[in-house]
Amino acid sequence: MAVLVTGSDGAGPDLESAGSCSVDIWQPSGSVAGETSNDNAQRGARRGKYRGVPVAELLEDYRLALVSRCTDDREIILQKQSRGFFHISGAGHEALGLGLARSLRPGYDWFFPYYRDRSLVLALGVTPAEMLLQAVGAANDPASGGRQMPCHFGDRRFNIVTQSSPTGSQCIPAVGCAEAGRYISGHGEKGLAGCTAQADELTYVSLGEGATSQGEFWESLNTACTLRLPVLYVVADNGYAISVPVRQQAPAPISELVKGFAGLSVHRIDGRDYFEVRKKAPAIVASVREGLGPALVHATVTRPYSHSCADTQSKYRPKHELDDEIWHDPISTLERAILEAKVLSPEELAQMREEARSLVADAAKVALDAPRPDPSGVREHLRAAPVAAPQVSSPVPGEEAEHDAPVVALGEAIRLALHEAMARDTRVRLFGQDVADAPPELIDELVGQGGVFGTTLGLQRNFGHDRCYNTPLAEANIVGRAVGQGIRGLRPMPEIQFFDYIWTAMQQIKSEAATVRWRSAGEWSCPLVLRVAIGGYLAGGAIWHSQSGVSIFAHVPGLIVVMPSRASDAVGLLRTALDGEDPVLFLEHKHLLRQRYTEDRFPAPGFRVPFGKGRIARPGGDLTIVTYGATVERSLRAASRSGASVEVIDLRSIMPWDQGMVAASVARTGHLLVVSEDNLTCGFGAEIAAWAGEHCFGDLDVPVSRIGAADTNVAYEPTLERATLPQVEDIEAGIWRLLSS
Ligand SMILES: Cc1ncc(C[n+]2csc(CCOP(=O)(O)OP(=O)(O)O)c2C)c(N)n1
Ligand SMILES: [Mg+2]
Repeated sequence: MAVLVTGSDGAGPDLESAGSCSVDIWQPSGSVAGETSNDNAQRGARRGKYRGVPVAELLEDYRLALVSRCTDDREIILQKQSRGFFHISGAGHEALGLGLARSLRPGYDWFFPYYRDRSLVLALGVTPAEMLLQAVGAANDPASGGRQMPCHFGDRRFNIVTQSSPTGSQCIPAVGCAEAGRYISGHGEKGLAGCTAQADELTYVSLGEGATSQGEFWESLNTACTLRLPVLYVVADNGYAISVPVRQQAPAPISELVKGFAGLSVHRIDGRDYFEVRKKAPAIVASVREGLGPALVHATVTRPYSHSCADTQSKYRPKHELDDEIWHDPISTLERAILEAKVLSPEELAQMREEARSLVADAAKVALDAPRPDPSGVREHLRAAPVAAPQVSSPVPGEEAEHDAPVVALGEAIRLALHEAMARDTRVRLFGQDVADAPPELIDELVGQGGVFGTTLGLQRNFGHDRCYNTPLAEANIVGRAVGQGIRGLRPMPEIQFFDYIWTAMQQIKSEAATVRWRSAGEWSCPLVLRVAIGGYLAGGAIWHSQSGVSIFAHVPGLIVVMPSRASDAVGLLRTALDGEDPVLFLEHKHLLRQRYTEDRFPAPGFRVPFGKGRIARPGGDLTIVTYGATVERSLRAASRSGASVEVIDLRSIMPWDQGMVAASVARTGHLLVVSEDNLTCGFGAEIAAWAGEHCFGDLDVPVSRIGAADTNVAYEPTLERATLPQVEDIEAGIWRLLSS
């Protein structure tokens, strides 16, 4: 029978077996093993097909399966030698990946692989050397520049999208990618700047049976089916999510659980059997390509090695189960078939294994000789390098406006800026809950919704349903689809209706959007502008319509965070965000949307507000207030009432923020009061105060002081809300406390 040489705990080969590929030759009883390569039957078999598969392809895929397994084995050895730092294998999944790859098109279709997709990725064109460069963390690891764990694939040449680690989070960006492909190819010959797509492309996304428990998987299926998108889901079911068996994971196999999804074609296959995958994959892939809707392949695979190098599966899997997997190992199964078909002799099989081993050994030498990353570059690729010197806005809001431009408050300024953005760039698409006007067939009869705050009113009417559309009530779905579209070069503008409900999208914001550029060492980018209504001072908003929490997002490397407090700044920041190549969190304070004091003349087209540039909202010489959002106007009122010479800085941009402006002001005033609507403890004001304490100490006459919300939740009853959020009198008292100390 077939014998896998693994460590005694099933964790992979021992160091002693470093010289051989871990798949041992299968020695069947009977005569086949004894036959020679000159055997006539064998020569005949090599020319034709075996079980419907051209023998040349069979042999090439067998070779790749061996290369895949040998690469796993080599990574395990490197890790045990402390020359690699992690290992997770594709062992047991080889036949599935190779069989599917025969129906897929690298550089044409789009790929969101799982970490067990080594064989698929090899078949798409990535080399073992490139994989091992990642395993050792080399500077020239093409997938991540030494930033990501092994088997976190990414290769622009083949449309293999940079991979993150959260299980399941790839599913929604994959749907966004498919959505983008349809939109881009719909623009035909004219095309869209920087975007390419094929009319019959598909998006491949794979995951384990464990990862199907994630909500993001289900949210993605919802949209893939509703829009009948060309998405091929592959669930590689090896029976375990680390140590959790599938029976503890879900009430039924995934192919049964998804049966209620209208429009999803579901297929159960034995992914251990290369020939079965080859037989079934072409029709499944063709149906997705033809636009018949998404398909889900539920494939049985094995996991001969432990989950990863940090796991010992013999601790939680019975021996008989592991033995059974050895028998069903996809490579052993393939070898039995090859011998049965007399395509190769046992000696030739052995020779192929040796060739695979030696090829991977050479690749390992390349990887080990490669230079390591320069530690000084660890902050590179968090954001795009600025393409041009940022244009500095006028210090007087609205000064650059044309004279006949309307005078508008913050909300209307945003609405007009959105119309302008969509008119200027067809890559801009806006979507979220309630953002559209009305169902397309009724739009001529109705006024239209245009968002619960009216900020997107008229966008669907003016630019069409494929530019401004409603999404399911699912925040991760909204942001994740934007991630997939941004990756394809579009300029998505997802909207989160209330900041209070942003949390289910946090994974897509923090782990996906914000890391795409960094984790791919600048190979991929994710431009998107995430508009979010935020903040309190509403009277009646209560806890879930009044939240702040800017500091949580300012803490996310790679994310730009802005919050304008007046109309011209909103327009200037929105334009800058759309000019850029990075994810931007654009916070629209609900209380400010219709306030007269936010009004400006709508700025002329060239007006931009650069990121990281504050605005002196009120000059003064005795004390500096640094603030943003709804507390700007409250600080201005407090400053007037105090009678003191108070300078008020409106940061506008929270990450990055204008440290230079704050330092220069403090150098003049010697007093700093930081005011913000965030809770006091760990609010963004704490960051400003800490920075000023460190960098402006010599200029400060007294310690920095902070005013923030009362470290509780905003309650419904108005006097309770007042007691929670900073009020004008609190700020005025804060001014005098500082000036008199
Ligand atoms: C969101 C998230 N939670 C936990 C983990 C840690 N983790 C990594 S792989 C894994 C198990 C995944 O199981 P499955 O999807 O069945 O894939 P398999 O490893 O079996 O191929 C877990 C829990 C993670 N990466 N992401
Ligand atoms: Mg699994």
